[in-house]
Amino acid sequence: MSPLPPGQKWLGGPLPRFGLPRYVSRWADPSRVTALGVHGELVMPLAVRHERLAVLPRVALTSDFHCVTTWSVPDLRWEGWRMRDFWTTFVQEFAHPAVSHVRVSGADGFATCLPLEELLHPSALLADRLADQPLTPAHGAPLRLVLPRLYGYKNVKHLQTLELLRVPVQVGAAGRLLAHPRGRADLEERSGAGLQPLWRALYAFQLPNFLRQAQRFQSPPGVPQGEHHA
Ligand SMILES: Nc1nc2c(c(=O)[nH]1)N[C@H]1C(S)=C(S)[C@@H](COP(=O)(O)O)O[C@H]1N2
Ligand SMILES: [Mo]
Repeated sequence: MSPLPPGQKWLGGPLPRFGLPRYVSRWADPSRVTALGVHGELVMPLAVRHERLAVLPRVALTSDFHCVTTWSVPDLRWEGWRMRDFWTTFVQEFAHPAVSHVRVSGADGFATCLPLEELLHPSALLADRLADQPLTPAHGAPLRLVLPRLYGYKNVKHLQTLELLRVPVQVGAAGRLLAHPRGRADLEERSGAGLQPLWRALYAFQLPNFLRQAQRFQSPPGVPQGEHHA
């Protein structure tokens, strides 16, 4: 457990399934995600089938998780592959040298943009296991991004595509308000609009509502609550 970043509080219990209200109710079908697509600024688009990840060294990393809405959960043990190894093995030779940012999308339509440098940080994982169990649909099966330095909203679940970019893009109409271009928790980069203490207070005020809303969506439809956890 590392020191809490500014404005965060430890949440008791296991990692809840979480997301802003318009996303947490959406379920992606993990069986339909069998490859990681890479497009944008590279010689040709790629689709790396998940079986091919087996050539990369497997790693396990324990880290704390920080949601921008002010909750944190300590000591999550993720397993998978380093994003950096994925990049050097499958992408680097095809990528334009000026690539500086990546738009990352999940199979539920969630997307975010972040600097390539963060994706290549040694702590950045492509995770397929959490807490010694295969990743559940609730937490982003079959593969999710784990970027422990960055707020939860950069940790895209049901990872589907990486779009390589030379300039950052804003994702969604409320992009700059809801997302910081980088999103480091230690530096409290909550919102792209600045005024971080205000966002901290707004999120902390709304947190009980967000958690109550998310509580209704802990398991996929048809699966009794409690059968899907990690
Ligand atoms: N595809 C996808 N990824 C996502 C989200 C989402 O709604 N969809 N929510 C983000 C937010 S805001 C958080 S805090 C974490 C929550 O991860 P968890 O549900 O495993 O706790 O996932 C992030 N990644
Ligand atoms: Mo979050």
